[in-house]
Amino acid sequence: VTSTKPGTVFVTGASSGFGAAVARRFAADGARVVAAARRTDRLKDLAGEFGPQVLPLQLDVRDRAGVAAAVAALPEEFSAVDVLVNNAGLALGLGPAQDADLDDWDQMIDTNCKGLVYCTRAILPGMVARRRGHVINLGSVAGSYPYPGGNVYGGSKAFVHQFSLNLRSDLHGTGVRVTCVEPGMADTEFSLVRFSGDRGKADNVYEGMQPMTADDIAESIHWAATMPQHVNVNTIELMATAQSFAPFQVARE
Ligand code: NDP
Ligand code: 8X3
Repeated sequence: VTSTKPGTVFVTGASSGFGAAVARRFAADGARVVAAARRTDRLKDLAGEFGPQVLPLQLDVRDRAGVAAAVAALPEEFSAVDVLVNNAGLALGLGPAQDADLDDWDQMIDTNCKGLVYCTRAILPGMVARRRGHVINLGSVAGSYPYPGGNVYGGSKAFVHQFSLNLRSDLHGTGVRVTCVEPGMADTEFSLVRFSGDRGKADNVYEGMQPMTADDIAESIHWAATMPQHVNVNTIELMATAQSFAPFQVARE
């Protein structure tokens, strides 16, 4: 039986929220963790909690050549990645499509879709060669359920969902696993980023309800990654208990 306890985990967006919680969860479990993001000061603080077991890596996932170079230059002891957590991502804005800023749309597509595929493409060949690996992508309920202002953000997460399933087809018979984790409302810096640093608007999102925490999501990712090798968790959709569905809206004359 092949052990599923990951030796090396590569997590993008490790400077905040889910990514930082994932890095801590796996590091606490003894894994070596490559913690990647743009804000290195935060990554260094995270690494400082664990020592040389956590490698801070400055990386903008939108930089195609930079991603390939960073993966190729990983120190030997971090180079055989068992679990890639493609977590770096963001929503920008919550306005209607007809008023949206195209730069915001570009950034979401460049990060959530293109950055995710750059990281996957860079790390996947090693996993296939070793016949061992697990790609865990951060989708969202926004990729399955429409909501006003979700436009490109939800579209980018629908991409992540389908790309994850299609990866499974391509990886058939290789032993490499793929999971798409699709959370609803969780209290991280997500809303602060979405509302361009407006703390009041961000706090309003979670006002009077109990959102999920980054640790809740990290736990589900850790669970999927440590299931026995013969089990592939395709999709995990999870919501705050306080979040559910509403009826369709109808425009009446
Ligand atoms: P946070 O804003 O707390 O964290 C986002 C992370 O992504 C940060 O570490 C940020 O690091 C990183 N990031 C953003 N852009 C880039 C980039 N170009 N290159 C590298 N890293 C980048 O949000 P969450 O933890 O909530 O979000 C993590 C993922 O989970 C996202 O994909 C998000 O869409 C998804 N998600 C979030 C939900 C929520 O309600 N919170 C629900 C469902 C999905 P830095 O700025 O330092 O680069
Ligand atoms: C973020 C979750 O419900 O705010 O992906 O769209 S939600």
